[in-house]
Amino acid sequence: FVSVQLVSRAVQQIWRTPQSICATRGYLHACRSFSSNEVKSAVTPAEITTTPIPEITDAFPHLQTHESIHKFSLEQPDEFWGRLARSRLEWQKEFQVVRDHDMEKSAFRWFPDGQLNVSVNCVDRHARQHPDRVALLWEKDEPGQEERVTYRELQELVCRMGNVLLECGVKRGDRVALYMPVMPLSVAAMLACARIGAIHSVVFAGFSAEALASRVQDAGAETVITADEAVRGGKVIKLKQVVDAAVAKCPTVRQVLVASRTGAQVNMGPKDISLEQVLSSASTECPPAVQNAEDLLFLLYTSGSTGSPKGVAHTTAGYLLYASVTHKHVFDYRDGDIFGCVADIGWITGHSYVVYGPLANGATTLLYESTPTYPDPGRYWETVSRLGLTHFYCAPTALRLLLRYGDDWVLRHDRSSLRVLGCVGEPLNQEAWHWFHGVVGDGRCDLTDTWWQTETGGIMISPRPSAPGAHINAGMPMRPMFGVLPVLCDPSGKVVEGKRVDGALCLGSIWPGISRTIYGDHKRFIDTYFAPFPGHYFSGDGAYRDEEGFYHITGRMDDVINVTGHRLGTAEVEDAMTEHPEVSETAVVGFPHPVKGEAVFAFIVLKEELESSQENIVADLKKLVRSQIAGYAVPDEIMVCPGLPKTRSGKILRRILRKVAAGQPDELGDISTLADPTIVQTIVNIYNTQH
Ligand code: 6R9
Repeated sequence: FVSVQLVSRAVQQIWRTPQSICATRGYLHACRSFSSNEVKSAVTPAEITTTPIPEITDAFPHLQTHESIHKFSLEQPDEFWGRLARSRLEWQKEFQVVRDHDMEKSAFRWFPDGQLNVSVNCVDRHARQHPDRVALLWEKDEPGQEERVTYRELQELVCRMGNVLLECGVKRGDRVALYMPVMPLSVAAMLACARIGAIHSVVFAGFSAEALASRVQDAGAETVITADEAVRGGKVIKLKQVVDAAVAKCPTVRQVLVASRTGAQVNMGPKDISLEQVLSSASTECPPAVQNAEDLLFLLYTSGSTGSPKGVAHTTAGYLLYASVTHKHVFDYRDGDIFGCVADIGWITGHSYVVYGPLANGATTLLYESTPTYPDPGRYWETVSRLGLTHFYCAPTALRLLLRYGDDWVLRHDRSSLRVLGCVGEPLNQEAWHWFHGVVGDGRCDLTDTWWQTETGGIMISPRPSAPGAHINAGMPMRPMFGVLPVLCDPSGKVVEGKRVDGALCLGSIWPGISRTIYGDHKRFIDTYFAPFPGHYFSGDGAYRDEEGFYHITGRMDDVINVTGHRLGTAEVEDAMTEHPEVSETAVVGFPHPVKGEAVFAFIVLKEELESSQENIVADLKKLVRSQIAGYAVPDEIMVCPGLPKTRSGKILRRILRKVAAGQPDELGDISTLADPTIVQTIVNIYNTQH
């Protein structure tokens, strides 16, 4: 369905060999492990339990191990997912059809004739069963001020919020943008959208007004929900001011609902509505909208290698089922557990493992408003101890930061409640893995390194669930989840079979949680994920399959970098910087950073006649990136150079710039295709004088 030419061009564009990725990410275990025969550390926890899957094992008693259930899920997907969908979800109308996929059009439908409401599945049915169980455990920025919201209270809040949205004229299928702190009202707002059939688009509250405006416009949102201010790590972020600046650029926005987080006085204009005021008079009953399984649940904008951030679209039943199944079986979630995922709700991890997965399973889920180091580097573990968390799911960058402060910050807090640790967002290097497992988990907790993406909706590869007695290898996600078939492809598009092989990490099966489209641009969806390796979903990552058949992630193969676990397109940073009137050209690459994972390195070429000094321009550029995108996108290094290494056809050779930024000028490789090979030496000389 795509021409051979298009495929080979796409493959060329995305292909960087795992070796070259490894060179730029040399400190990662995954890379080291397949360049040497180093013995990996295999840990066998005291007891590895396989959470029973009664839906499957009752009917098929011979299926007991993860491997056998996994095989069954791929061979009989209708049977497998049909059973789980019936037992795990409450349907308004039962489905007859499990899957309806058109690979030619990259159109995937799960349970297409079924109907269910996500808010009923996440709230009402648990409020019926155990109304007083805590649903949301809100760990506020200041330690010791936690608040609890029970399932009964959450149901009331969701209904009030749903009625407020209805009164504001929000209809089924309308997009509602959320720019909010991590607080119960934000979760209620997400679920209220689901209740009335509206589509939420949560924008991380650290994004700039520009970034918010472009997301609101792309989604055509008419309603924005925000708060007066957010507080994080003792610092106040003036959310409402950012929203005001964004809304000024968004003619579609009719109304802004403003929640109170700090109670600060904020400017209220004609479009602004005080949320607390309207909530207090709203009814606590709001009949759930009848939702088709394939109606959109939410959009979440994420960075790609080219163009502006894309609105990754997820639908109702398949997404919820996948979030629920993975939350249960990857984390071995059991009734009564207190599940702690410290991600912000503005990221997919917050959607799937703070909100939808845990609530679908009737869990008590943590809402963590603070940072890893506020008020001190023991905050995470003090929270674990005070709240009795059984699970702790976080990002490798936070662990790398915390381990530098020493073990004492961990050891002084009681962590005996913990049973399962997890990590997501970037490769978990050996040092951080051992620290997390040995120091935080006392060597007795399971540690699950989970690989997945905004587009996959839920966890795809992770060590658990494992066969009884199976081991966990340090620093790799290892085993595909149910329904997931990892496939490695070589640059020509051929599938690479066997063990001890690497390639582009693709998925050869379609699972219920897969994103259905990029909002408003299905062609981009096909071109990005399905055109590069026809018949497969391409993740953008590279992977290695080791001698045991387990998967290691080697890193991105495209122009996406991963800064503190946040995906960032180099093109986005370049676009922001080229807005500066004195900049003529820019090229942005990632380079290894001991804490952030990767940091941003910008090479810039200035115009001939300058009015400002170089220092001022560099300072302006940092401000520009902060205001156009977000703080985390600001380059650690900005290097002014007289030109960029380009091919004769004018393509910037980023491969060379990556080596320079990584401090490896001796490994530049072939530079003969450059229009002007001397520019490379000039750039290396400038780098050397500055380092
Ligand atoms: C959930 C999430 C996705 C990208 C992904 C990959 C990187 C995520 C990882 C990992 C190595 C892991 N990534 N988990 N790399 N090991 N366990 O992070 O989604 O923000 O869309 O990022 O993050 O590069 O492609 P998202």
